[in-house]
Amino acid sequence: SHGQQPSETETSGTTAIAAQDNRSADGIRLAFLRHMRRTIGKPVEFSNTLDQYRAMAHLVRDRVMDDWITTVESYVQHNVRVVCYLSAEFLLGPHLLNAMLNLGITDSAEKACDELHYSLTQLADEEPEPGLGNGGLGRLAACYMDSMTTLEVPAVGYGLRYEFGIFRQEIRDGWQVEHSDKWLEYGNPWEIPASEATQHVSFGGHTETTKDEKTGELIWKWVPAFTVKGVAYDTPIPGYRNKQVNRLRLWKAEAEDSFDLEIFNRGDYMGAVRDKMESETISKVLYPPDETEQGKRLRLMQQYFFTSCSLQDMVRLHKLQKLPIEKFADKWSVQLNDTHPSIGIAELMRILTDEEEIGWDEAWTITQATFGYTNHTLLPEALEKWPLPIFASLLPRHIEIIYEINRRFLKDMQAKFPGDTARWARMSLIGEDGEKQVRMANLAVVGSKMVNGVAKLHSELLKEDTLKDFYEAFPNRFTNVTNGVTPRRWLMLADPPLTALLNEVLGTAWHTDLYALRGLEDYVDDAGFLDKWRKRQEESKGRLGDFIKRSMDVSLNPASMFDVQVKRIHEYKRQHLNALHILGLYCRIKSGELKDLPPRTFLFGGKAAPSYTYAKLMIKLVCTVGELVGKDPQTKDLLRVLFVPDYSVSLGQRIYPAADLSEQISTAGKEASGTGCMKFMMNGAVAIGTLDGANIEIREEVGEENFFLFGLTAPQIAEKQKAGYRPRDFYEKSPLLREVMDGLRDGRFSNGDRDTFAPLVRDLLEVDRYFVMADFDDYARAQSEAGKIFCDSKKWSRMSLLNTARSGKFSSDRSIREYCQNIWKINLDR
Ligand code: F58
Repeated sequence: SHGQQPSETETSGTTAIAAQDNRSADGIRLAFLRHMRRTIGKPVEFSNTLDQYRAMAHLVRDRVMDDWITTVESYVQHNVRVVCYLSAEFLLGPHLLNAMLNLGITDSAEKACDELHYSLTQLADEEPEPGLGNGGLGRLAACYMDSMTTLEVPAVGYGLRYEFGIFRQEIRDGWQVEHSDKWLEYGNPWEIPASEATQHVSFGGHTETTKDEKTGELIWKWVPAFTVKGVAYDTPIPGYRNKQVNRLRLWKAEAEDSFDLEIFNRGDYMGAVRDKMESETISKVLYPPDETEQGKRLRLMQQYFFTSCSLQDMVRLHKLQKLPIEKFADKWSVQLNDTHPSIGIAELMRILTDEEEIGWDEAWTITQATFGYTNHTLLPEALEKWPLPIFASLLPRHIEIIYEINRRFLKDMQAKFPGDTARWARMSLIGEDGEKQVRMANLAVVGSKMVNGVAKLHSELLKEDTLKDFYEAFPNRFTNVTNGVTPRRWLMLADPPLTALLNEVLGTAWHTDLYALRGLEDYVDDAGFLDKWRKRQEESKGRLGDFIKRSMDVSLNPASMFDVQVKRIHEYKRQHLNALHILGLYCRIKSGELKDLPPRTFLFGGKAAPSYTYAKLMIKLVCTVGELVGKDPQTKDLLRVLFVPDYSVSLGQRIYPAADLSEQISTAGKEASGTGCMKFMMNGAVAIGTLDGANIEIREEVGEENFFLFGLTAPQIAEKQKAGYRPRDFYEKSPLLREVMDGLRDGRFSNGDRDTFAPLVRDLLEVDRYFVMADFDDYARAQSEAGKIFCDSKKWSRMSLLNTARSGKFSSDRSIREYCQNIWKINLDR
């Protein structure tokens, strides 16, 4: 393939030497000193760690940029088909060490740092994390960028350049407190403004029609109320050791005129900058997945803003390459990461019909051939819908286009399903129950060539349930692509000692072919190797212990089992089930029933949406349990419970390698896929989990004997729901559950406080939407089995090793190959 050959300039004489030197320790040290002088502007002896990080970041960026230029040149030269990954979130995590890893200059950089008497890790810790995402969906986009570049798929990530990312979380007295995330405060060396790409996005106003004098056809015109400028910031995404670099293009909203001199001269000082403020609000802050959905209008503006900028950018580049607009879909394959960018379907129709003057039918063929839609949720209440009045007032032209798409679509459905009016109403792009709404998932399915879920079960449930009507209308449109995560960040960066061990026995093929980890199975009965495996695991736990000692002043016991649940806090993910189980252990230790329990450290991490009161109460519950078992002399050496604040990508990199047990305990049928489970698995943690999302496929790969299964299945849950689920029955049947719930109600675990957890107790006993009560006993059983096996360290190491060995499927490289083959139609063996 074209990317791997070194370019002419690199192979010719002196440039080759310079390029080599670029990556040597000497080259890096010299470049560092140069950037300290010229970019940072300080004598090196006066520099602080932040300055040193910045100088290092700049010199690494320089090396990425050289590869970028050659990649861009080769893309243009070969007129390649380009994937555009549209996502409202990209949760990249820190760049510095990742870029070094992918370029292959980590050792040189370490050596250069040694010579300068700095520590590379300390300097890397200065990097503020670009937290431009909430959780799994945003992180998936980041893993896919890494894999697309590594597999040499020409790709552009398009999204929003939020000035403030996901909030920083502090835990005060057990409660979550949010702080704003000022990640751009000291500048961002990883982005480059691309002034040639600036776009203009319109909002509001009204539409007008005129008749074409010659043809008599109607011509539509949108007369907007105001426009906003979209300024592009590019972040280069380097592939793994292949000299390829793709582009992540994030849009910042600015006022068309940042300062109105005329208003200023009239004496209205504030008025002169008001426009600027209002426009810039659009890319100001990342939205949390809120229960209460305030600020709907601004969120819709964000979505349309970045989607329109991105499509306009594609059209601009298309024309720059002198390609005919009719061939748009041959050049661009646009993947919609959930419905957030699905307004793009109406926007491309608008561009093609109103601006490019292509007829409706042809425009629709092009549009449908361009888009693919990935769904990430089964919860029907989570499918995006916009109140019609908000939508129509912001996007008057788009609502007309959506009505026209809908008119034609419903005509087809009436022909296909004659007389089935209820079905037509369910499928309509406009919901008419109560206030009229625009249904973005329906638009996304109707306007895309392919629709996929993110794990086998999820994709099946989409067809059987959430999108059933659409599946029946377009069965061939539906497919599955099980999620994956990049082993470069989540194995190689997260756990260098494990990486070294794997390299020692397997070589390096697994870096880009994770199935090669199967080679580890040769060692599954090798006592010496298993011992090595266990020691390495203990060292990982020691490193996390050091970090927690430093940051929280708490000491952990590295011999205890590290039992970890890190992910967004949500009822369906059931952190409270985990907490209630720990209370069960507490009760059984207090009653003398449990004596020789292997010591356990329960680690929790994750953020709750600021307005999600219940989730915040779940955090408080975990912290309360932590205090209880940590203070009681009878339990404090056996049970430790820690809520680690401000969970993030970089914290994840510290935590996954240290986990023994991975908690994947969502209610069956609720977690679309989950990706944390894959990071744990690669790093050798064994899972305890339900038959949900990717758990099912993990268990399939690793074997049922290497997975702690519990809980109701998705069909059982559905059945219980239909028959009328009564959580109180489970409470009455289980003595342990009763003791735990009674204790919680009566303040036994909270110094007599009976109020704080009353809403939670009431909900679990009366409603319990997520079947915590029903799964409690079986969870406790599976937990105790895990505890027993952990005491047999050889057996446990065997299970752990097999988890790593059989994690090959969960590389995002495999996912991206499937997208290329089944959705994007990109040939990887060019
Ligand atoms: C997650 N969704 C799924 N949404 O919950 C998870 O099962 C899956 O593995 C992952 O996507 C990747 O496919 C998710 O993270 C969000 O964060 C939304 C962001 C926008 C607001 C609503 C939630």
